[in-house]
Amino acid sequence: MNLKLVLLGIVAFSGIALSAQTIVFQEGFEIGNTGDWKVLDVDGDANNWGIYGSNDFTVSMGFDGRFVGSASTKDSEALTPDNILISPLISLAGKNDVKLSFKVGALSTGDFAENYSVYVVVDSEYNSVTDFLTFLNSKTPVDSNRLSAHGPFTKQISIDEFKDEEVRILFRHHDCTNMYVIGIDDVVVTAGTAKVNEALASKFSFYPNPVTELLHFNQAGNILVSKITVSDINGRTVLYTDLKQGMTDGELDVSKLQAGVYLLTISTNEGVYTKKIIKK
Ligand SMILES: [Ca+2]
Ligand SMILES: [Ca+2]
Repeated sequence: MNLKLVLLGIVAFSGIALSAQTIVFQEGFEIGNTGDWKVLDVDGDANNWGIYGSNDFTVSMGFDGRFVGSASTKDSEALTPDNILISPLISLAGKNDVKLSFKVGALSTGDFAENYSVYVVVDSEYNSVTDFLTFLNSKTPVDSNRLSAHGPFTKQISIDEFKDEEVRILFRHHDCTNMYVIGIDDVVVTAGTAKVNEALASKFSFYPNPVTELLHFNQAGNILVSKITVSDINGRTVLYTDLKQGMTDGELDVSKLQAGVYLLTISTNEGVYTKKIIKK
């Protein structure tokens, strides 16, 4: 009886401790295709990242359900991959203490020396790239590793240097040959819980809400809005606008968004706050 009470106490306590970080983005690759992730076949051999099921191989990868993988051997032929997996846009606007975690493993228990690098790239740079490989090679990966065993390994990396940015996370399988398959699963971005900026929230009005086309904003003071980010409930940035000069009032065209609940993050010269909106 006493033991049970103690255990319950520990669970309740760890629950409180965990809530200090909130999930910004998560992906378990369960939908059966790469969805809104993009893939890039840099080596040009027509082999790339793809979704594998837990029953596709006789060896278990040790992940939950499906995962995303890239091969360095196919049909007993050696491949020398340079394959890049690119996440959808993730908003780190107004976030702090940002961390990226993911699971990575090799399919083979013997030929496990798969090599990978992880990059975080800012959307504005990504969009203006002409030569992608030159761009990527000029970046320092946030993690780069040759697997030393089958795994899977859980990695957690601070990516706090990218806070306030709109970013994509890139996983690159490269610089290895004739192993088997590298797998990635459970990509999660978390951030520290930001304090609700009540003072700022009380000064702004966004209308109409629910909204169908134009979302207007204005405020009584002289606060300058520098950026507005709209994210869906899974943390995907669906719209953002960088107001270089800052604006005290204006409007946001949300007509192209699907109906649903979205989170608006408003960055101003007096801080950041978030607001829920409903698109009809
Ligand atoms: Ca999974
Ligand atoms: Ca390839």
